[in-house]
Amino acid sequence: MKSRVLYAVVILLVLGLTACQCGKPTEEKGDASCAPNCTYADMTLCYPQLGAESDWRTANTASFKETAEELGFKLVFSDAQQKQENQISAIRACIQQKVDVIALPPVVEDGFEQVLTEAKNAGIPVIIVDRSVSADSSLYDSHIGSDMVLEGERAAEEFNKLMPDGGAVLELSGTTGSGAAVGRAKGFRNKLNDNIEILDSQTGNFTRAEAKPVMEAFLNKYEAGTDFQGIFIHNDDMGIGAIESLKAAGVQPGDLVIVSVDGTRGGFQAMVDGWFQADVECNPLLGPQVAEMALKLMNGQPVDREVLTNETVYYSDNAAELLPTRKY
Ligand code: GYE
Repeated sequence: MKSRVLYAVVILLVLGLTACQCGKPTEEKGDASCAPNCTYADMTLCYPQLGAESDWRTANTASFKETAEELGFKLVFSDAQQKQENQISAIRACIQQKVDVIALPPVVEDGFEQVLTEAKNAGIPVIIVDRSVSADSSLYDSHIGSDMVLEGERAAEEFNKLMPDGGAVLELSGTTGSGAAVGRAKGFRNKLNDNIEILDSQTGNFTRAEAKPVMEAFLNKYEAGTDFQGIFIHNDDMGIGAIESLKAAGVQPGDLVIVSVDGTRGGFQAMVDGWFQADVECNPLLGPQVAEMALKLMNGQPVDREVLTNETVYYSDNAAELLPTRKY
């Protein structure tokens, strides 16, 4: 009996020494001879969300919360209300809490160097999610999101098709200085035919509420159909806000060529109603991909530096059929 107990104790000791645990090799609980073996149950992921400005954002937040529930990791979530200073404070709080990984959807491109350096110095891996940052890529591990320039190019190609004889368009752009707005504006200009002029461009900060008065001001300044024939809108929520102003000014669906970005249910409804001719897809459901990469980073495994989402363009002709299948 005694020898059996002794045998069991010896086995447990041997197992304890060779089995890899979750933790960095340099940490006490780890073992320099084996790679960390963390699971989702060990992981705390920080997601300092930039705001709740659009249906895209709501779907993005839901994707992270649902993924955390499903996979069983801890999500430290916050909402910066589209203010960079709030986002930076939220990142600092996560560094202090010693989270395992930070996934950051940056509200704007510039100004994250300092806090990313702090995360790096604390040894916390960072995944830039959705929009891009201008900080040196040595300050983060990867970027997962859409190719915003390509989205702008796709929108331009729709105008080229729908306005073959040229004309003028307005641009309702997203948050100034955000990777999404900068990329879409750039791509749009890359591919727009020379015979189409961008008459004016103003920001609606990606929200319905802010886009509505911007559209109203456009309509006071320019005559729809005469001064301009189309509007490129950087997201569906701003499109929905703009439609309210267009309706109020007596513009009818189909009077103008309107192309938007995101492909939310609201955007599909605007296609069904005849307001948008096309909607360039931007997929917000990034939770599963980010979680998988976060766990790899936690385990010290290599990851791709850039992971771009595969996207398409949706059209009004089958929008009614597709609308019920939309997940956001
Ligand atoms: O298009 C817009 C949201 O960064 C891709 O942000 C995202 C954009 C999206 O507010 O609806």
